[in-house]
Amino acid sequence: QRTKLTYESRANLAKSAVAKRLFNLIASKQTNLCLAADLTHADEILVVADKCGPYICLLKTHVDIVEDFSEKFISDLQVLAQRHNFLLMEDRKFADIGNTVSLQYGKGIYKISSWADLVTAHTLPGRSILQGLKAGLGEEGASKERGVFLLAEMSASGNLIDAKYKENSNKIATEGADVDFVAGVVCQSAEAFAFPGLLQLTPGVKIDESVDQLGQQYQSPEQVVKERGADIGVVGRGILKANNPEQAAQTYRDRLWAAYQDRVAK
Ligand code: 5FU
Repeated sequence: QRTKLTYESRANLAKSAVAKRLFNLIASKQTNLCLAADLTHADEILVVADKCGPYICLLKTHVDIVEDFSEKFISDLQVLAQRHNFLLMEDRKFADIGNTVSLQYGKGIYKISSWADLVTAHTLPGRSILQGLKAGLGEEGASKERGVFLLAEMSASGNLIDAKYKENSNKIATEGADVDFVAGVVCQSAEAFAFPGLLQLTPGVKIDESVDQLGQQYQSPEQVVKERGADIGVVGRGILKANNPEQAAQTYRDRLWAAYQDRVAK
């Protein structure tokens, strides 16, 4: 059972180079917290990344909500990622045909493949999503460690994902020639996949609330790690809207990490 194994031991099983790197980063930095930096101005994101940087393994962006996006924003973010030792994930949720995905990943204003260590993608189009992403790496991206997290479940209430879709998503993540590009799965339960070399990223984590006004469903840090099998917990507004985001990041980090230690000890 993958949830009983340590991050260190799972690093050795990973087929994706960036997954291996992330497993080892989590283990050495002792944090399984991902910050969802859902803010609309570059300087706000940079401030929160600098403050929370010491407590996170991963910073997740939605780069298309940044009103003053620039190449400098990306290079500043990369400096912070280096300084505080975290990876960057663009939560783009690619979902189109391979050719379009390759363009969306590598081209346009954002040139995501040039800077994002990790991206997210829906499995809806099938395996060609992986081929499309690989094609979008370009020369610059291909020279770096890159990977994707495939969505097998969503935290939104009333989402259309059923058991069959989940099972087939697992197959795309674990079978075939392109699995070396798959670093993990975005999902809500340990049953979504079994292979211990993949990371489970679980959004919808909050200490006080159980829902928001727009269909989001939350669970506690302990629930997502111990009951749902999360290897990384994603926290957005739980940190961003706190009176003291830095302190909140520390609290989420402490509780997610303690839950992991409990999980592997038993
Ligand atoms: F794939 C998913 C999902 O199923 N639920 C999510 O909430 C992704 N997310 C992302 O996690 C979402 O796009 C936000 O960036 C983040 C959750 O933010 P919150 O403020 O903690 O609700």
